[in-house]
Amino acid sequence: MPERPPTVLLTGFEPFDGASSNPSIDAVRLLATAWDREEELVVAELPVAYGRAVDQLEELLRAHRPTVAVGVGLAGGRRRVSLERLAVNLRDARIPDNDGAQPVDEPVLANGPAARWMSLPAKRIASALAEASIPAELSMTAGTYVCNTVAYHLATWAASVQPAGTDRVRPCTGFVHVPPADVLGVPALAGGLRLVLDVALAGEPELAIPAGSTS
Ligand code: PCA
Repeated sequence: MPERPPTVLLTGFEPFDGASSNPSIDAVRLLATAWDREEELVVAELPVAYGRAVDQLEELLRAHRPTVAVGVGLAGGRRRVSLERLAVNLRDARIPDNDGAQPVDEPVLANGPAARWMSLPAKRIASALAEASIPAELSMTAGTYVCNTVAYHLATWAASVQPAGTDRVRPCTGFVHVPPADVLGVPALAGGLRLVLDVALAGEPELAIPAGSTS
């Protein structure tokens, strides 16, 4: 049986917190209009709702079995494209989600580990973005709202997949927070996300360079 072409899943989010748009899904859609790689690209808009976002994500992962899956969300207070390095097993909502749910100190997954690493080579991507003059940073927190929950599920799913195919590698999963559109416009965000996917699909290992912070 011929192998399926690799599939890339890229998700953005619908607007939330009273806003009329969300640059994460706008950038994802713009990127999709210019997709010219041979891999199949699947894009989806997730609801800003803890329960439904996970349901839809799991359905997408089941249906498409992507080799690269990246979630994108808005981080209203950030000035750079943030490459999330990990997701934590915590749901603590400062504001209700779009379904009115406001969990306080609940786990994303009962009995799951406290945190899970994302496997996207964040340092390699941050340096590719910097080379393209797109302001980027590594981030050690995706927050505790719906984005972190989606990131935690992506990492949990990747850990559960049996490596298959010729390379026998697990899917590469990541989460990217983008700043508001008045900080970095949607075309620049879309270009940055395309670079994220290009680096992920190149399959190169993470860069062994120091990039940690002291506080
Ligand atoms: N940002 C929120 C949820 C949806 C989005 O775009 C977050 O950072 O959790």
